[in-house]
Amino acid sequence: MATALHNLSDYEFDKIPDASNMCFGIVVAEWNPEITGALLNGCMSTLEKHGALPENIHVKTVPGSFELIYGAHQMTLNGGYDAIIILGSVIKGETPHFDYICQGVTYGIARLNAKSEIPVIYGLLTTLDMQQALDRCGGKYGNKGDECAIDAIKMAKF
Ligand code: DLZ
Repeated sequence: MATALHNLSDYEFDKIPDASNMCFGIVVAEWNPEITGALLNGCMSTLEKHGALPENIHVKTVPGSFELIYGAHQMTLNGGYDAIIILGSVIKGETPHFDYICQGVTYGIARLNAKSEIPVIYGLLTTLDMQQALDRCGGKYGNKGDECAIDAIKMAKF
């Protein structure tokens, strides 16, 4: 969890494996595009900082976070990826929809990780309001997209 004590973009650069021979799939949700666009920018630039070639980073969009499960599943079936990253932002509204989507995506991605040979990194921001999301996509708590990129490289190496 991002807190005042933990910034999502902090890591030790030299401890991250070289990603120049790795191939990544990213599935990004279109809901809350100012948030997911910032997550995607952070994620891609961090992958590239560690050597990943732009042509080896394949990005697909899906309408909303719930579809991230399908998108990631299709990427695992296509194969050829060292790691897959999902990026989405669910912001709590007035109905329980938030809880169902968050639980559904979390369960779906957990299941994929248990079944697939390709690691799927969980980049879903689940926040109570827009400000909390802004704080975590390049704001005061860093960028969850950076964190996902680093986790994807580590898991690809695993
Ligand atoms: C319907 C919906 C709502 C209310 N809120 C969000 C959200 O905050 N973030 C998000 O990524 N998607 C949201 N969606 C869309 C669902 O994820 C999904 O796309 C639709 O229910 C269709 O399956």
